[in-house]
Amino acid sequence: MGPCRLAGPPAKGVCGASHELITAKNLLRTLAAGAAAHCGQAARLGEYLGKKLPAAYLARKAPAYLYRAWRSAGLLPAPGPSSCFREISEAMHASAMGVNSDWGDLVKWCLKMAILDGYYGLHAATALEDGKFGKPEAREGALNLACLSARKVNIAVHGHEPAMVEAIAGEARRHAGVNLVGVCCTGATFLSAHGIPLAAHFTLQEEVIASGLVEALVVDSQCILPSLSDLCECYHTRLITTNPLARMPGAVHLPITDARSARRAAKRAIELALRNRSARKPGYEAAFGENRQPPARVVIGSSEENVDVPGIAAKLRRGGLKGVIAVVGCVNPRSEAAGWVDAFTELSRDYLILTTGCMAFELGSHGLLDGKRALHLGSCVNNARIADIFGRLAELCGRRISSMPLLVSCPMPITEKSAAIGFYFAALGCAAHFGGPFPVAPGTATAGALGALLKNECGGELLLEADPRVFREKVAKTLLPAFWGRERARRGCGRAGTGP
Ligand code: XCC
Repeated sequence: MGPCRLAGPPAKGVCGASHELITAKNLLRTLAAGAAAHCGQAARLGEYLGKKLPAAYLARKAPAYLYRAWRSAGLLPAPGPSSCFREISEAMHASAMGVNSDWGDLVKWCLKMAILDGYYGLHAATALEDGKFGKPEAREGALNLACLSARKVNIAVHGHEPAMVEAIAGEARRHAGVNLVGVCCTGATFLSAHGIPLAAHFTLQEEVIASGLVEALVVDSQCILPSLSDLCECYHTRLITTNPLARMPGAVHLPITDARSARRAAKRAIELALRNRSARKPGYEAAFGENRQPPARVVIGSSEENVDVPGIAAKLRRGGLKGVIAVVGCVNPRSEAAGWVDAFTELSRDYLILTTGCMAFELGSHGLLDGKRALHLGSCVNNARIADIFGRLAELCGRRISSMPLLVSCPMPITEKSAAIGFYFAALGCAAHFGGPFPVAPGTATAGALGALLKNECGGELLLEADPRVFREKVAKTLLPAFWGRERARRGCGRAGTGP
C-alpha cells in the first residue's frame, strides 16, 4: 500500500481514502511545512535576539471581526507563539495514515495552518526583525547578475535569516576589496536594509556560481538548491552553511546561534573568500565583461510605515485606483515568467502593485519597481507588511478587507511557504490567486470546500488560474470590482478594528 496517489478511478484507494481525503491531507501537509518554515525562522530569530512575543500576540494583531469569525468557525490556533509547533505537529499527526479521515475537518485544519503561518510566522518574524534592525527605508538599489564584480572578491549570501545579513554586512564594510551580493529573500533584506545589491532570485541561484566569479557562497535556510554542493565542486566557490538545521555536503559549516557566533561566522566567511581569490580561474572576468548588461535600477525599502496608506485609500475611494494587487512568492522554472510580468505591467495601469520575494526580483528586472507602479516590501516574511497595509486600507475606507479590491497573487508557486502565504491572505478576506502548479487542483471537491469555507467564514476567495491573460481579464473585469461592490455587513464579520 501507499504512497497515496490520485491516478483516476477507482474513486477510493485500497485503504478507503477518497480523492478528497488524499488532496485535503496533502494540502494540509504542504501548509504545515510552510508554516513550520516561517514559524521556525521567527522562533530562531527570537532565540537569537533573546526576545519573546506576548501570548496574546494573535489576538492583539488580528482584526477584531476576523478574530471572532475564525474563533467561531474553529479556525483559530491555540494562543501564544510557542503553541505553534504543537499545532503544526498535530496537523502532521491528523494527516498521518489512518488518523483523521474526515476531509471536511482537514480543510479547516488547512486554514488554521495558514492563520498560524500569518501571525506566528510572517508577522512574528517581521516584528522581531524590525525591533532589532529597524524598519527599512525607501532607497534606490540595483539588481541582477551584473552586480557581481570582476575586480573584487565576491561573496554571495543566500537564504532567509537576517542574523547573517547583519553580521556579514557589518564585517564586509571593513574590507574595501569585498563585493557583497544577496540571493533570494536574504537578497531582498540586504537590499532594503543596506542597499546591498540583489544578484539573483531562486531560479538564477546556480548562475551566481556559474559566473565563475564568486569566492564564497554563504547560505542559511530555505530555497537553497541541493545542486549548489555539486556546482561549487565544479567552480572554485567555497560553500558555507550557517543554520544548524541546514547542512550541505562539502560545505564549511559555521553554525550561528547568537550574535557572537554570527560575528565569528561572518569574519571566517570573509577570510575564506579572500584566501580563495587566487583560485578564481582565468577567463571568467573577461567573459563577464563581454556579456555584462547594466544592473536594473530599482526603488526598494517600502514598508507599512513609509507607504502613503491614507493617500492610497483616498485614491481607492475616488476611483483613481481600481485596487491593490500583492504579487508574492516564487518564480518557477516550469512556468513562463514573461506572461505574468506582462499581465502585472498591464494591471499596474489601474492597480497599485505591492511585491515581495522572488516575484519582486522578476518585476524589478523588467523595470516595474520604479517606486510608483510597484513597491518592494521585502522578503517573504515581510508579507506581514502587506497584510498590515491591507488592514489599514480597509479601516480607512470603513470596510472589511473582504469588501475591498485587494488581491494577493502567487503566480508561480514552488515552495510550501508560498501556499501558506496565499491561504493566509485568503483567510484575511482577500482574493488569493495561485498560478500553476496549484496547491490544490481546481474543480475538485476539496478546492470547492476550501472556497466555500473561505467565502462563508472569512469573506475570502480562491482563484486558481495558470494562464496570465485569462487571469488578467478575470481580475480586471470581475474579481476585484466584485469585491469593491460587496456589502459591508456579512455573516460572522462586524466592524473593522484590532483586538478581540
Ligand atoms: Fe523561496 Fe524566499 Fe519562493 Fe523565492 S519567493 S523561491 S519561497 S526565496 Ni520567498
